[in-house]
Amino acid sequence: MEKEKKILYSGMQATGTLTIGNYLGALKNWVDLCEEYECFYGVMDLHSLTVRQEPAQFRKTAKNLYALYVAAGLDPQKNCIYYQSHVPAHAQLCWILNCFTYMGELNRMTQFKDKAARHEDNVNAGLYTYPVLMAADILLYQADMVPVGADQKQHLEICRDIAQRFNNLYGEVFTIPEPYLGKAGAKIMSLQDPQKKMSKSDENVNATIYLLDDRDTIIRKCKRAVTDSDTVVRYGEDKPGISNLMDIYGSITGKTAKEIEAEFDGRGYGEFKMAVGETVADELTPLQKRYEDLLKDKEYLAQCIRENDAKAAHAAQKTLRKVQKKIGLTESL
Ligand code: ATP
Ligand code: LTN
Repeated sequence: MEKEKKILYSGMQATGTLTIGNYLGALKNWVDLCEEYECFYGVMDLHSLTVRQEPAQFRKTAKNLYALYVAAGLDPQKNCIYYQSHVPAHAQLCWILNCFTYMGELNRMTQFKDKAARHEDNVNAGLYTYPVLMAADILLYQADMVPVGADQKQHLEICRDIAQRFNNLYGEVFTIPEPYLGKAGAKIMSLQDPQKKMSKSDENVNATIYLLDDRDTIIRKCKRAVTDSDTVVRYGEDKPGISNLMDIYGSITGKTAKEIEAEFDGRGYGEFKMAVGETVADELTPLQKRYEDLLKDKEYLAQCIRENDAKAAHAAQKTLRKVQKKIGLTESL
């Protein structure tokens, strides 16, 4: 009998417009994985609620995220792409796992500390238990593998700890997931402050290249990227701005740092920045075209969402029921 495929789970929050950080660190790497894994990707709309959302805009953002997944090359026939909020088991398992998570563990989460500092007026309990919902997402599908950017590694570790704790008490209920970090592009930095992660919620629009930016905007942002006062294109800790641009260029072209250094030997920053801008624009143009086409075909997307929501709900329910039984919750009669 043919061995069943291993399971892979990931997703992104439905907030703002995706950046090339999200694309190079996550989305782009996901596309080919469906040959090897059975893949589930969520539009993480429950996680988005940890920050206040304007309802009409939020609805659009979530739908646009779904369309961007597909436009980036995730085939909804080969990958289960669905909305987190359409599968109630996420919230149900999250509550149970909350009761198996210690406040001391959550206190250590650096993303909570960062986000709490950025949204001082709304440090809500959801922001605090965000990693528990993320653990529920992953564990519901019995995922073996979770591809994420480097910033999510800590959340994956707490997920593994919670799963292990539960299994120690109740037997082998959950698969313990492994992180899957892409190499190049694992952490794309801000174009304006290369010490900081490029983030879709950055207030400075020049810091971030959005997937839907037009060609001129992309090239202008690359030209304005903050670099040092040297002129040599070289990878190194002392050159975070140039190294970041090399990461971006390398993860699209597949070239190594050494190859890029050789290519731009004696050519200066101006030419290099222009090449990065053009390469990014060339990569994004076909994606943007597919995105526009998808948004016009409403019925196609609606059908993909319906079918995949049902598929996800079926898989999730199986694990939820197992958990409920193990801990002694009774079934409704
Ligand atoms: P926000 O700024 O709203 O917190 P974000 O841009 O960090 O959002 P997320 O939705 O938190 O985006 O992340 C989606 C995925 O993209 C995750 O797998 C994350 O690791 C990855 N990712 C986000 N930013 C980057 C980046 N700068 N470089 C590489 N990967 C990234
Ligand atoms: N927290 C993640 C989004 C996310 C996720 C998940 C990623 C929510 N649930 C489950 C992988 C698996 C982020 O990228 N900010």
